[in-house]
Amino acid sequence: MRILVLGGDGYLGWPTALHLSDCGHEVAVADNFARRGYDHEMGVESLVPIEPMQVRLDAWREVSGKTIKSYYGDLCDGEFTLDMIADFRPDAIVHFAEQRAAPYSMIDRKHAVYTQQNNVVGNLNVLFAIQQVDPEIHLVKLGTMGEYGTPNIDIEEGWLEVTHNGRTDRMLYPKKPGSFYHLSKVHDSHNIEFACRIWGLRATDLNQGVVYGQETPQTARDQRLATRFDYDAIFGTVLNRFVIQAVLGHPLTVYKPGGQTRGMLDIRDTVECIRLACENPADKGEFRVFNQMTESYSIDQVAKIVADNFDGGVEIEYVDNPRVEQGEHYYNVKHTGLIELGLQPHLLSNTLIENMFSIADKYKERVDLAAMRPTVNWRTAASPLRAEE
Ligand code: NAD
Ligand code: USQ
Repeated sequence: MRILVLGGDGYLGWPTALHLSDCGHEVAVADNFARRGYDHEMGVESLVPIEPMQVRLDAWREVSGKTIKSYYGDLCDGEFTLDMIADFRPDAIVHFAEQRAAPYSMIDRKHAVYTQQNNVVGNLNVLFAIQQVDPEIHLVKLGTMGEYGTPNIDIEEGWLEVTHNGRTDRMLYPKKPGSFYHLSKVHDSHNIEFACRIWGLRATDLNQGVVYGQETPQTARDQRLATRFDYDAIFGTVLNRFVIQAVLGHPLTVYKPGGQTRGMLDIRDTVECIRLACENPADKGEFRVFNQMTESYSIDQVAKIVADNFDGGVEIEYVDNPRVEQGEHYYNVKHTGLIELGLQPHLLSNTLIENMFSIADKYKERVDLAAMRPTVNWRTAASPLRAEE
């Protein structure tokens, strides 16, 4: 298949492009390098050094003999997006290219507006380009488990059968997101479902949980193929942060009360889920939703798993929660769609955690300690960055 990976320079987009290329697909990546720009804005860097795109592509050609084409541009530029899709003529488009940090979207008005504009407008441009170039193209879009929030009923895969006053219909599952970022994904889902219903597009919305890990079999083949590893309080995700905190001898920062529960998955499962979704497209006119997670854990449990597996003392610190989120709640998620397509999950095993400890240990000198503590508060939507506007 010809597969275009939007956001192909990111934490997940790059290893996904390599995995798809390794599996024999003709792959192109696209990115505007906004993520590298947020690093400059925040004054932090990926824990693991990453190479510029051209070096990455040359290294992949060297180790695999395969070529990945690259496009540089912003999805919010509708002409660029249309021309790129018309030029590459993909069978599937994997769309990772959004601002993805909840705390970044909650810094202040400017960051909230940027996040929603970037994500919603970019996604709309992709939908219009597919409709114009070839409505047969399958859109595989990264959504998030955080679209659902933590409702007091079972979470289905995207759709819910509702009976009301004696009548029944199949409706989009109600959403209760927890940040302006998570809200942008809800808006995307509605726009995609509309495009499927009105134009007959085919799309898969992958509501992904929190990803952990840094290595895939392909990125491990050469240091130049490494993907990023964010640990700071804005872009670092929880398990990745706890691993680096343990290695530094710092307490693991559980935001109170710690009972908040999230769906999670290994980065090696992310790339495989994307392959499965691409190779088994949604039907014409179908808005298909999969919940892309393999296990759920409370943050307390995540901290305990990291502490138990670390060879050395680890403290757990209960920090005042900078977010507004339910601390104790029901959480029961249906996630059978990808398993039915053949996913064989890597469950949170000691092996992976040990591998993450050794990666973190190798680069611990690069950590900016000041970036570890949370600074963005949901309640005030203001931060020290405001002064720099
Ligand atoms: P990332 O920030 O590392 O990668 C996103 C990439 O998209 C970056 O390289 C960025 O430069 C690019 N990009 C952003 N806006 C763009 C635009 N307008 N035009 C072109 N390129 C643009 O993020 P990630 O962790 O790889 O996440 C990828 C996707 O998966 C996101 O959509 C995110 O919401 C979703 N997701 C991530 C996680 C996770 O734990 N990392 C979990 C669930 C869902
Ligand atoms: N948390 C802590 N301590 C920390 C960091 C986080 O207790 O040091 C808690 C948070 O309060 C939250 C949970 O851990 O309850 C998850 O936080 P996170 O920063 O790991 O993840 P989140 O903000 O939800 O966002 C990440 C990705 C995002 C993706 C989402 C999937 O950045 O792109 O959409 O995971 S989900 O959580 O399913 O919505």
